[in-house]
Formats: sequence, C-alpha cells, structure tokens
Amino acid sequence: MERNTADASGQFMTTDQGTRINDDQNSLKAGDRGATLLEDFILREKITHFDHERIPERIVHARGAGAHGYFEVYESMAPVTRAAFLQDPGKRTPVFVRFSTVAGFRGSTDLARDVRGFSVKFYTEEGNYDLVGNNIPVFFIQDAIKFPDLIHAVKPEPHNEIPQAASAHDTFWDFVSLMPESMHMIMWAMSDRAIPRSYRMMEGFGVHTFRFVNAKGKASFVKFHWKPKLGVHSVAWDEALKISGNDPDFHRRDLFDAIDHGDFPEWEFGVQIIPEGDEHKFDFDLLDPTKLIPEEQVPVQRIGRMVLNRNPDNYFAETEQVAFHPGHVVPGIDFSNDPLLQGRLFSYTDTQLSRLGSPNFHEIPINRPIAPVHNHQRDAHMRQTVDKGRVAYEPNTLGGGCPMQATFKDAGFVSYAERIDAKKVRARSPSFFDHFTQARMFLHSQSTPEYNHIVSALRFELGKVATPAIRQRMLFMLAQVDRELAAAVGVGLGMAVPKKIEGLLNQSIPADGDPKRFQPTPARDVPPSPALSMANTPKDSIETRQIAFLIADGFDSSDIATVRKALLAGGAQVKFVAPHLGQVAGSQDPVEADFSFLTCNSVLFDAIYIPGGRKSVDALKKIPDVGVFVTDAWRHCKAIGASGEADELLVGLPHGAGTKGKDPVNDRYGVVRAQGKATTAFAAALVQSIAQHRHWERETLA
Ligand code: HDE
Repeated sequence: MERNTADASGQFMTTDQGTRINDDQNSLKAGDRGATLLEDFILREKITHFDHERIPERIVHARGAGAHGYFEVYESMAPVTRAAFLQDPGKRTPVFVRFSTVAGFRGSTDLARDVRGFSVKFYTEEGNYDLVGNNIPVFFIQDAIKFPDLIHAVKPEPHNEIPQAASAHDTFWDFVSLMPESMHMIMWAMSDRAIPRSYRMMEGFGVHTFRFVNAKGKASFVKFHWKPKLGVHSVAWDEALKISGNDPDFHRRDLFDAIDHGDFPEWEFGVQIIPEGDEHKFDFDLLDPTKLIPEEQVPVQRIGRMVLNRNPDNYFAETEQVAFHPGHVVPGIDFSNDPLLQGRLFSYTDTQLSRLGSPNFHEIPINRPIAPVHNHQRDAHMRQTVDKGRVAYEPNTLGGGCPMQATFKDAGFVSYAERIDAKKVRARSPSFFDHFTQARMFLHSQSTPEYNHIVSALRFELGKVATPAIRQRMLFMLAQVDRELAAAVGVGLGMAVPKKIEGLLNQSIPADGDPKRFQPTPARDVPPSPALSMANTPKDSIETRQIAFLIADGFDSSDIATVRKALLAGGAQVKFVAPHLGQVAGSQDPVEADFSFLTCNSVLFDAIYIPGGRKSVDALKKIPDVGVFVTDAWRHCKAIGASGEADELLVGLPHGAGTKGKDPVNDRYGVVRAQGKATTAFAAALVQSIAQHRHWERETLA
C-alpha cells in the first residue's frame, strides 16, 4: 500500500492510524501552562516516528545519488546469453541506478578523491538483475577476506574519527604499503578518475569476470562496461577541494538538475566476451580482480544503451532504501570464481539485514521485482504481503504442488555446471602474483598532464602521512611499478627512494608456505592501452555544460545574445552571475541574475564568458571575487571568453594569455577574445574551446 503525499492538497492531516488531527501546534497539557500529558497519543506517535527516522548508513558507499531510467539492447544477444532483457531490441527494461563514493559518511562531500560506485538494478521480466560496479575496472584486493581490513584502513581513524571522506592518512597508506596487489588500483585512485566532473561523465565497470550462458547452456566469460555518451571527464584537484566547500552536493545536484532539465544522462552498455576455451590465453588470470582486459586486446562491443530520465520522488524511500546485490542475477548471467566476487555474494544480503532490518527488504517498493514472486518464505519484520492459504512448504499436494520448480527450459536459473576437481585449501593461485605489470601499463598509457596529476596526487596523499616509514615503504612500492614515478613522488616528499626494504614484498607468505611462490613477479613492459587515457575521450560537444556569464549593469546586450545563442544551440546552459540578484540592466534588455558573486564560485562552472560594456566591466573590476573567478578558471584550465572591454579583466593572466591579439578572434591556451563585439566567429571559437573540457597544457607552460 503506497501513500501518495505528493499531491495531498485538500487532504486532512491524520495520525498513522488515519485519525484526523485537530491541532498540530500544541501538545496536550494539564492547563495551558501545565505539564504535558502522557495521554497525548498524537505527540507520542509523531516523536516516536521521528526518533526512529534514521537507519544505519551503508558501511561503504554511504554517500550516493540515484535516478530511474530504462535500458534497451541494440540487437539480440541470444548467441551468448539467454537473459530475456538482452534479447529484444524493442523492449525497454526499467532501471534504477545509484552512484556513490566509498569512504565518506552519508553527509560527506561528493568531490572526495575516491572510487565511485555505479550500481544498476534492472527490473527484468525474469526478476531483478543487479550490476553492482564501480567507475574503476579493478579493485584494491584480490580476496574478500581482506575487505574489512581495507575499509577499516581507509575510513576515518578510529581514535578521533578523522579524516572524513579521504584516503590521505596514515592507516590507509600503512595498509596499502603492505599490499603489493593494490598497486594497480592505486594508480587509478590517484588519477583524475577519482575526481569526476559528473556522474554523467564516468565510465562504469562490472570489475569481476562474469559468465554469460546461452539457451544451449554454453558459457562464455564476460566483462561489463558502461560508456558515457558525454565522454569521461574530471575536475582538477584544487577545484575538487574548492567544490567541496562551495557545494558538497555538487554531483548529486548535477545529476538531479540534468534530469530535471530534460538532459537525460546516457551510457552505452559494453561487453568484452571471452570464449571459455580462451580462459588461460592471457598473461594474467581472468579471475583476478586487480586486472583488466585491455580493450585493444578484446574490444568492447556496445550492445545497448541506458537512459536516466526520472528523478526519485523521495531520497530515503528510493536512493537510501535501494538494496543491491551482485547475487541478484537472472538466467543467462552467472558468476566466475573470482575470490572477491565470491565473498561479495555473501556480504550484500547480510548487510541489508542490518541496514534495512528485515529479510523482507525485497518488499520495499524500490526493491520489488516486476516479475511475480512465489515461494514459501514467510513472515518476519514488516512483512507486507498477505500470503493466502495454508500451504507454506514444498513438496505439497494441498496447494496442487505449487509453486513449482522451473526447469532450464522454463527459464529456471540453473547454475553453470563448472567442473571443479581440487583440494580444499586456503591459498592464492600463483597466477595472481603479477601485481605491477598492469599498474605500469596504466601509468604508461596516460597523457603527460594525467601522469603529472598522479604524481601530484601521490605527493599530496603521502604528504599527509605523518609516519616516515610508511612514506618510505610506499616509495619503494611505487618503484616496483615505475622508478621514475617513485623518484618524482620522492622529490615532493623530500625523500630518496629506498633500494630495498627487507621482507616487504613477502608480506603475504604464510608461515608454512614456499616464500618464492608468494613473491610478486617484477613489472613487465606490455603495450600501453590508449583506452585507459581520458585524453582520448570524445571532445566534440558542450552539451549540458554550465557556462557563467559575468555581468553588471551596463553589459553589452548584443554580445550576450550572440554568445548565448551559440551556447544554447550546442546544448550548454547559461547562468548569469552579477554583483546582486534580481534584474541587471543591459545596453538593451535587462536579464535576471541566476547567482550573485556571493552565492556561487568559478569552480561550479565549466567555463566563463565576460561580455563587453564599459559600465559593466568597470563595476566588475571593483569586485575582488571577479578576479578570483577568472584566475581560478585559468588555473583549472577552463575555457574563458571575453569580448569588447572585458579584455581588461584578463590582463593579469600569465603567459600572455590575457594580452590582446591583433586578429578579430584570438585563442591562446583556450582563452578566447574578440577584438570588439562578440561575433558568431568568436562564439564558435568559444564553443570549440569549451568542448575541449580542459586546456591542461596551461599547467606545463614554463
Ligand atoms: Fe561492495 N559492498 N563489497 N564492492 N559495493 C557494499 O552493500 C563488499 C566491492 C559496491 O549503491 C555493501 O548494500 C565486500 C567491489 C557498490 O547501494 C556491502 C566486498 C565492488 C556498492 C559491500 C566488496 C563493489 C557496494 C554496503 C569484497 C566493485 C554500493 C552497502 C568482497 C565491483 C551499492 C550495501 C549501492 C556496497 C560489501 C567489494 C561495489 C557491505 C565484502 C569489488 C557500488 O555489502
């Protein structure tokens, strides 16, 4: 039973029992100055409900944002999988998606340096399928048994609960410096992938190798990918820090506003399919979650698309109560023996029991499958279903033998009958001990600015580590990936890279094991993978980008009209930022300011434009925030546009970027200026500059 409170106009207020309330302002008292009476069932019900409003937040991925949408496949995938939602191109499967950060608490900033969760619940006609992935294709650890250690290490330190939503502290790096297997993931986490511009501009990955199974029972291995239509983009680290102060809800707001505005975020669904017979053809183990399959080796086939077109009505009911589980699968999708995945298959139901409080969490509206549910599970806290009849067991005759088990042909889920002939051991396969080759491959696949950002991130993170021995161990570990990287980080820390640290690479040797067998193998050079660099993402669109127009009374109306027209035509959004809210007078018509310089900041926009107009430019010159707007936009490598007198606001920019050129339109390092009035050629050059996302080359100017 759902209560609709969205359209409650004309309804009387009631208690939870439906009794109409006559006074919601005063509690029941003995006289108007008297003590409050225990009898007041209305007060007690209201306060009791309030007292219990909070449920335990997720132990990881507590901070998130969600949206509804749909998925559709491009063509039938019947040759590889029998999953019904991957058969018919005409069919739209509803989805609910939740994006998240991992380490921070529920109220923490969106812009933490962190992995992002990317969970998709497909409400298929064969039951719910959850793809519970991340925006990074590998993970820190290889075996589920280390997950509590990893999370304890990264969460705020237990004695003082500091720092919030940050990995830059001793316990995290203490742990990582002793875990060579985490090095590949560390490269990703220290890259700009960990500070995305938007959830809408992130890739998603299933991480583990899964299985597809077709109608003949034939299986293949599969890796899952989400490719964002808008490309993969990140912010700058200094910007992330400032966004965290200016708008800690930046990603959440961005997703909500985009959908509200009709700019529906879209991803293509990609698969890398590996025939069962090729399981051992790679130089790493397909079951090892610290490895990826380079796209150049096994191409990602784009097999469908997902569109998010509806915001949740209620954050708690939907985004908070949604319960994902990698074990929610449908016929045609099965698991591999990845030891991290295997552990996850246990963890997610367990966590819902403590978080949502009952095994009936599947009855919460957001978790309900659209496929009918028939079984003999009964009762427990907050049961919603009113089960009829007296049969709650199987086998039975009194219920006509129903509900019945479904055969493979009846779309029953039949686990893939993988042959296993092995000893029961606590062990790790020797094929899991190449921890450095792919870390090095990732590093060597980055553009120069991306590489430099990794160095800076490591200098920052390790610079926040107070214990010198941890920094040293990390430098040694980084040197296993790449000596130059370690040396560059060492410069920032004022430390030499240690040549040897006794026993460090043997940490995971069990007392009775063979030490050689457990030693990580040295990094090998393998071909770089261009797909791993964000520099190679498409940069041909300004769709949904937020552009700040800095104006004051007296701005040039024709400048604004020309530039605005071009930006809106490209799908961007224009926001007017002025000394005050309300109307701002132009040379012709006034405009309404969206923000004042107090209520927004350069870091909240993708680019800025300043129109001409003597009076406007003179007024802007007197406002210190305007200077910061411009210098931050420069520092964060964003497109900057200026026309007419607005040139004067750019004179402080370094490397001659602010000096007036002779041509009608000048573009220096993404700073676009018009000699006089803004022309269509100027607007086109600005659009082109914004489409680049960032002009990182500015960082390397001497
Ligand atoms: Fe999770 N993880 N995880 N995880 N995970 C949870 O489940 C866990 C792992 C991921 O938006 C929890 O409902 C273990 C890898 C996402 O609601 C919990 C292990 C990947 C989300 C849990 C892992 C993920 C979670 C916390 C090691 C990438 C957010 C709340 C074996 C493929 C889902 C919850 C959402 C959430 C356990 C490792 C992704 C405690 C034990 C690898 C996106 O059950």
